[in-house]
Amino acid sequence: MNSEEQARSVRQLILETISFAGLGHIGSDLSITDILAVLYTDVLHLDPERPQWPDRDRLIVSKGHAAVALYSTMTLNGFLTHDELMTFAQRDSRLNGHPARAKLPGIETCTGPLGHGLPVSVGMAVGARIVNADWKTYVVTGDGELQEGSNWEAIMFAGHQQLSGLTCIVDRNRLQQGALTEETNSLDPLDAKFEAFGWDATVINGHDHDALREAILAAGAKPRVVIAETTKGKGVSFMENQAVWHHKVPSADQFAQALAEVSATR
Ligand SMILES: Cc1ncc(C[n+]2csc(CCOP(=O)(O)OP(=O)(O)O)c2C)c(N)n1
Ligand SMILES: [Mg+2]
Repeated sequence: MNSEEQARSVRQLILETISFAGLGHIGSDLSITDILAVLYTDVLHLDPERPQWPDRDRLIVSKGHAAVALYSTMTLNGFLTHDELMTFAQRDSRLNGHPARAKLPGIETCTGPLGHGLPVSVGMAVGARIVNADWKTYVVTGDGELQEGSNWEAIMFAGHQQLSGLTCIVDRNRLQQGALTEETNSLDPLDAKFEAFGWDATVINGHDHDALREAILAAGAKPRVVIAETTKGKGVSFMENQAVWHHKVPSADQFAQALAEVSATR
């Protein structure tokens, strides 16, 4: 399954899982679907049979509220069954509303409280360097999430350390929970901010798989940020760029329309 096919299937699974569970951050999930599909298909060295294989690449989805996008992608890559995916957010499920490392092998660290995944990823990249490991560290953050100050201490340290094994992908959809990032606490010019902290920065269309692949796989001497310009709710016309779809469950009619749209997207 190539990344485009995977993204289409993940969008279908997101709709199915959230409708079945009756909760979930649907707009946030659809925003990072293409990023995760490219990571799992073309970038990450992982083995679902050995999710804790020491030489695996590390991925942290720091915007942990998009757990259903991550679980759906993991399902298509052999880490979970479809039956287990449907247990999302149920009592005793391994699939918490936000990813839990102790429950589900393949989750590198607990996320949900925003602002921690990037700092943890910096620690992992430092660790890889100390033990001379070849594996790489990847982290996906929200853009609103970057308003958390903890990120900027970590970004400063990664730049100082010239952590070339670290890549951060920012889901730049310009929306946070209920409002635009630029009206709440503006981030622009985001690439220049990272560059000033010693990073390589590139801005791309976060739904263009070729652009994502090329930007994420580019090598350099510095830590790298890929600012992926995305659309919250991508693929479902009535959810796109609508803050209200941050966390909302489609009605039966909306589900049918959304499923038809994501199935025809690519
Ligand atoms: C520390 C912290 N504060 C608040 C929240 C509640 N919260 C969950 S998602 C979200 C918005 C995050 O915006 P962004 O990072 O842009 O992600 P997107 O909504 O675009 O997926 C907020 C405030 C949280 N999870 N953690
Ligand atoms: Mg956002």
